[in-house]
Amino acid sequence: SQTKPSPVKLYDFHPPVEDFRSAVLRGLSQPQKTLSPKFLYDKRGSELFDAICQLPEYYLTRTEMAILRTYAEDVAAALDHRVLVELGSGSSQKIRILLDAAPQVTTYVGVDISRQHLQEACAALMQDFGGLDAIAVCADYTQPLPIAAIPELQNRPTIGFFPGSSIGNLEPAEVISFLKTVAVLGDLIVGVDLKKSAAILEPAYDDAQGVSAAFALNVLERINRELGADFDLTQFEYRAHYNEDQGRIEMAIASLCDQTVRLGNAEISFRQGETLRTEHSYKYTVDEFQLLAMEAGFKPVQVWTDENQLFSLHHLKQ
Ligand code: AVI
Repeated sequence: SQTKPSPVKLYDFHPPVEDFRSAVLRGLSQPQKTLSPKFLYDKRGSELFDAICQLPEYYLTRTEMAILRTYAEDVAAALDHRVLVELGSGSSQKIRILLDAAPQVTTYVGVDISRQHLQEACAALMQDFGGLDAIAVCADYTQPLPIAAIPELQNRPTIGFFPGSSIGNLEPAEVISFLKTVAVLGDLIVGVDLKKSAAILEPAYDDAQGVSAAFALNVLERINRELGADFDLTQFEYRAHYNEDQGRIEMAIASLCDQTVRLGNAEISFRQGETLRTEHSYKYTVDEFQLLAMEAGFKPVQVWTDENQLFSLHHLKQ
């Protein structure tokens, strides 16, 4: 039997593997070994992240979905008739709540680095929302969007949707330059996780079932597979800690012994206890985030939160 061609239009700007190799080598040569969080999202990583979103400890996804459901009419009004561009769309679950409330939106553009995951998600949206044109753009959303190469984004009013507190994975200075870059999309709806106690935050990032650990360690498997490295995953351990002064969860992979890893022609040494930083996840108060948005030239016009003040959804205007 023949597989049906996907009805989804794909614009593919996936960075070449060479970029991955050089970024990994650069990151592992620094005194504090670091990998960009965007490398966590290969196919397996995206699946594991979806599993994180379902965990009882990971309150972010269900809280943001509840906020979207509660204020769907208000958020839908903010969308107006614009082309809805979702940055880091993943499996595009949240957008369904908005599309239900905003039948006037007829074009959706999902931007994500994980190509297959993105195509599947867009195909499912087109199947479930008759009349919706869902377009897949495989790209690193932290880089300027190649709008000139995407006809659906030209000469049409757009609005950016950036849920999930993915903005928290950028350093605060990067948030400002990122917001300036995505200002080409017009207004933005941004999900931002709020500051709260370490007793809630740390289990959200280091769950009892070990899915968060598997998600982080998967990047080592990806490096082994795609770059010909020989990380022994049994010799590394995941750690997550809330740094209250900095207002961020710090996620890292620690080496359990002194060891040397081969990566192509390079050799990378780890001391016992040395860490490889995989992610920061910043938490903001509503005021802190609005100040950052204003520094980037946006006007915060509305913020929606849940009753426990766990999570916030901001409408930023140009
Ligand atoms: C994608 N991002 C918002 C997640 C977060 O909460 O910072 C990534 C994550 N990493 C481990 N758990 C979740």
